Amino acid sequence: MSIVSGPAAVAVAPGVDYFPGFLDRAAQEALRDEILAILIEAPAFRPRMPRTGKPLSVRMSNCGPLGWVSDESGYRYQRRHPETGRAWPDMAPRLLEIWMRLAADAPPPEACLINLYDARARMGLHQDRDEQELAAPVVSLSLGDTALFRLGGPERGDRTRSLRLLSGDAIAFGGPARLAFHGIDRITPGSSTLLAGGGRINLTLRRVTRAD
Ligand code: MD6
Ligand code: FE
Repeated sequence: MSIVSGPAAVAVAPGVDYFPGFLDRAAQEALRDEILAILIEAPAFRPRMPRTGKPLSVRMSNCGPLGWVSDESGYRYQRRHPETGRAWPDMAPRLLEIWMRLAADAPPPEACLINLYDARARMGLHQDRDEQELAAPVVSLSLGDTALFRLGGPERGDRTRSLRLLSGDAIAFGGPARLAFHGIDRITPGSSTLLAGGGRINLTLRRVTRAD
């Protein structure tokens, strides 16, 4: 089974590499099954906004030694699931392999954030900046329903453009785009048959700590 089935990277902006059709259907199904198994061990939780405690519309889980969480105390990485108190499941080997292909020069990833979207879920414009190691890229994979992704620049007010992320697409943010603002405006329900019951899974792989 090959991982790369589509065309090579499209540089959509400096530091943003987009790989449409990066995972073929068989690779998407295999990755989906690994993530569903992780979600049994580490059930999705609903993160809350710092200070206000307002719940996000996206549900989340993680695999790897560190997991990203958010609640009244703030955004952070931690070693344990916020509800079960257990360590996160191991990083799926398939994800390590993908990281090695897309972020070959970076130290190994320590966290894979699993974002789960239902038809109404969205993700506001944000930067990924809770990592100490900003030299490593963030690698993102999409499974299931199509998402309308908004990509901006390093300042919140910068102009944005929209990109449709389909099941099997990969995108990597590095270098000058590592701190670019981005978000998910909406999901297109019924656009993929990968997930029973519909919805979308987004996986973001990150290096968190500085390698020595
Ligand atoms: C999503 N993605 O696709 C949200 N972050 O559901 C992200 O927040 C993201 O796609 C950093 C780099 C790439 C991403
Ligand atoms: Fe992000």
